[in-house]
Amino acid sequence: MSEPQAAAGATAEAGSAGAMQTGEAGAGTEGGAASAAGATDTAGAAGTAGAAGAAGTADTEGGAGGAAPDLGHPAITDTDGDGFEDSNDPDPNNASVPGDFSTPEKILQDPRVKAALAGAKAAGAEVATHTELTVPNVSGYYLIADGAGHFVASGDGSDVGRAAAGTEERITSYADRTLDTASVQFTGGAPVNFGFSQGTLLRGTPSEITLYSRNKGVCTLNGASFAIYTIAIGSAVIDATSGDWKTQRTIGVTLSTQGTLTSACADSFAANLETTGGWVASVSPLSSFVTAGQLSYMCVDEKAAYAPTERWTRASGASCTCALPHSVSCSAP
Ligand SMILES: [Ca+2]
Repeated sequence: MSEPQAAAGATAEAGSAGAMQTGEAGAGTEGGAASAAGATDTAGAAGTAGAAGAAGTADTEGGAGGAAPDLGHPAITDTDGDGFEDSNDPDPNNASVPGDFSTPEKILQDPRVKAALAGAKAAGAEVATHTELTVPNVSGYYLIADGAGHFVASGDGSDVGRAAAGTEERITSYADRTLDTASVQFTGGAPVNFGFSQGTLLRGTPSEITLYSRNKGVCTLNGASFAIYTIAIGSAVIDATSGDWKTQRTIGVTLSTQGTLTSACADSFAANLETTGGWVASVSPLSSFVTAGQLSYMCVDEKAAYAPTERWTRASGASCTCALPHSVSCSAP
């Protein structure tokens, strides 16, 4: 790739698989493939719940509502139990497609994942593959500056050294060590795509975490319909004082594809992610823990931030949505 623009994808908090469509809405990703940034209304509690088992005490507020008891992640439908939620699964009733990715341990056994991790390590960007359960609460808003991250290795050697787009992200983490994300990626002063992920597995220690996500990315450029199903593994060091994430390292690996690949779609995904077994590794020195009000490309409303297409209800009862590219639109209660 030679575009001067930074590439969107693969840099975000751990989820990103590395799609880099700089497209209009619709060229982006479903189920959180392209980005992984996230942040729900977590007024206060962020980043550093600290102690062993801290996830159990996570103080995660949901949106504009109050602090409901955190009983774990809302139900996810995964009929075949392979870890890919049904709407993000290339074959929702077949546990052998794309394979068993139901736990971090299973994910780490996959030879394609192993190859990507080895490639990142060889490039000096070893991803920490924690499986410990003493994770901090990482709910909150995060910001990676445009161009702060870059790609360090890939399955076909392409895109190495290329700058990565910035990310604004909302993370909602749950007591069962899972998290959801909503994010917007931006470069050159404009948003380029948005994405969501659900049920990402959070592992690690209070000071260093690993996120394991299972995603679907869809390219619809020029009328195409081409999907990639990916695993992303990302690690970060948590600054206990600020809640910032440092030394982020992420790999994205494609396990399966669907549809007819067009040249535009091939170009839109980083490196060779458009092919089964394709992978990309990226690093980002800093993901700052911020307040919703510090974000520019997500829709900010009543101290919370949202990605395009999300809906919420104001304290007044007004029904709101985040319209493209990032404007809040509400109707009276
Ligand atoms: Ca499934």
